[in-house]
Formats: sequence, structure tokens, C-alpha cells
Amino acid sequence: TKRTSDNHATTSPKKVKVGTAAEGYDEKKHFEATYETLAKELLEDMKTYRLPANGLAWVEKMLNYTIPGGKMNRGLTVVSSLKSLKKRDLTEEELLHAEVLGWCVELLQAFFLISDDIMDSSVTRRGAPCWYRAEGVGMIAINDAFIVEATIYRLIKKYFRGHAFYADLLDLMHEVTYQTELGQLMDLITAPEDNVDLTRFSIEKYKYIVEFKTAYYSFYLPVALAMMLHGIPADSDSYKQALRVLLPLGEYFQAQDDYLDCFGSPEVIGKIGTDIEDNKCSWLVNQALPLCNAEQRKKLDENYGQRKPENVAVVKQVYAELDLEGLYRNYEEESHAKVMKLIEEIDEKVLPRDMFVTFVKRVYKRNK
Ligand code: DMA
Ligand code: MG
Ligand code: MG
Ligand code: MG
Repeated sequence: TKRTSDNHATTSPKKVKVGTAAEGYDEKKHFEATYETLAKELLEDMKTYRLPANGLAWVEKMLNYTIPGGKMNRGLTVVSSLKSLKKRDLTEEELLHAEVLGWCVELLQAFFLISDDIMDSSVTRRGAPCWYRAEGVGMIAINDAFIVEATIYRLIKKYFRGHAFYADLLDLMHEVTYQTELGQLMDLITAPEDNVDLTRFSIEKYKYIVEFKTAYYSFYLPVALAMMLHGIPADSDSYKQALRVLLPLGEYFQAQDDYLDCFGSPEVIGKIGTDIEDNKCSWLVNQALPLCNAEQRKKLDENYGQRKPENVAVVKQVYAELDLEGLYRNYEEESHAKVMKLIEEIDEKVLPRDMFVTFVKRVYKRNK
């Protein structure tokens, strides 16, 4: 994003060339401008349900609080993936369609995050209080999450109702939502807060949780949506090829998220970590368990899954003794090499390799 505006520092960097995919437009700003349009359209649509003025005002505030302002990696990936598939700049219509589906992924993400923050007892998100902790919101956030999910289907209906792939689009969204909810279920029931038992954790359980709670919606979905827009039939084998790269990439991304939960800085990642307090089957604890000696194991048993800062500090001290940061750096290198190798195995005649490389670049060695 900086890259594009810097290249055009001589022209007005703020100016958004809306409606054209000509060379030099700012992909991120254009995407953000489309959010404004879609938010207005969703509010207009709600008026057809005779939603009273205070309801409209609530939804407007809620959408603006929970939808924009993130990294938008998932949404922007629909646009960049369609470009890779077309091997050229997009027409106005193609760009709009990719951006609408990009925002649908961001809406799905907001739906999951609003609920995830309640279930994880999180405090902040994107540098502000989590929506359920915002003034006057509380458990109304649960219904807000449902509304956000429903808006996805209002947009898809508006923009794709007459298209040949409408049913496939709905199927894909529902499938990925279901997968994510199953992943969230396993994430939550593997972390009962009243019953800390570290023998419950394992790398196998970890892999299931992250594949389902993160990889499908964050990595497969944006690419699969672009593939559908490109006209690749839903039963084509190329979706399976895409999964071969995108699931391991998603696993790496969630390990990063778990690493940053403990070692990232809240000002940069915009959220305060809660995995240790929440007794989560995190990448870090799964690395620590086979490495620790009896004394360290005792400390973990006694201090993991406890809400008091002094308990969390003991766990972090054990993590430091085991050099989990160093271990993570190695894992990062290995995962990158593994994913790049999987990309090399992609058949160019089926899918463009640069589509995956672009996605890897968005997430590799991120610090937020
Ligand atoms: C993320 O799990 C998964 C979903 C479906 C939101 P998480 O609780 O680790 O995410 P975060 O660290 O952003 O709260
Ligand atoms: Mg969470
Ligand atoms: Mg969670
Ligand atoms: Mg996390």
C-alpha cells in the first residue's frame, strides 16, 4: 500500500481512482472506498425492513466499528488472486465483483471475531476495546455478530443472484463457515478454564483446530472465491490443488498468531494476548510440553490457564527458558520453505503460482 502511493508521490497520493483498474491505482484505498459504498447499500437495504432510525444508527456504528480498520489481507487477496488468474488488470466490473466478495470475507471475519472475543474473554481488538466491551454493547454483540453474518448474503444476493455460480458461491460460504465453527468448537472444548490438564494437548489436536478455525476461511476462501469469479467450475480439481498449498499456509499463519499472542507487542498487533489465561491449545504450549524438564512442567501445570498476571508471568518465564522465540524463528523458516515447495508443485496450466506467492508475501514474517 505504501509501495503504490510512494510510486505516485508526484500525483496526489490521497486521490483514489475509483472505478478503474488502470495501472497505478491504490489497491487498498480503492478497496476501502468500496466498503463505504457497500455499507451505505446495506443500510438502505435495512430500511426496506422498516428498521427504525435508532436501529439504523446502531447498525451503522456497529459495522464501522467491526468491519474496516483491519489488515484486510483476506479481502485484498480476492482482488489480487483474480488478477493473477486473469494475468492482466481487471475490468471495472471484475474489480467490483472481486471487491464485493473480498468484503464478504471481511464480513465473515468480523462475524467470527466479534464472537471469538466474547468466547476468549479478550479485551482489545484492532487497538480498541472489543465490540462487546464497547460502551453500551455487552451481549447485544452476539446478535450483532449474527447480523454481520446475514449481511454477507444480502450482498451476495444483490450482486450475484442472476449468475450461474450463485448456488456454488452460497455453498462455498456455508461450507467454510461450518468448517470454522467446528474449528472454534474444538478450540474451545480443548481449553476448559475450570479444568487445566496439559496432557489434553497434542500437535495432532493443534493441527485439527488451526486447519478448521483458521485455514479454510482465511486462506482457502479468498482464493476459492477468486477462482469462482474466474469461472472455474466448482467441481474442478483445481480447488483441491489450491488447498494443498493454502492449508499449510493457514497452519503457519495461526502458529504466527499464537506466537504473537505471547511475544508480539499489543500496540502493534492491536490486541492483548489471552491464550495462556484461556488455557488454549496454542502452538507455544505444544512446543513447550515435550521440551520441558520436571520442574518446568510443574510450573506449567500450576500456572497455565490461570487469569492472574503472576501466573501468566511464570508461564512466560518457562517459555523464555526454553527459547520458544528461537524455536519459532526456525519453524517460520521451515514453514516458508515447505509452502514454497508446495507452490512449485502447482501445475501452471491449472493455477498461476504467483497467486500463491502473493499471498505468502502478505503474511510471511508479519509482526501484526
Ligand atoms: C482465531 O483464533 C480464529 C477465529 C475463527 C477468529 P484466535 O482466538 O487465536 O484469534 P485472535 O487471536 O485474533 O483472537
Ligand atoms: Mg481470540
Ligand atoms: Mg479464539
Ligand atoms: Mg490468537
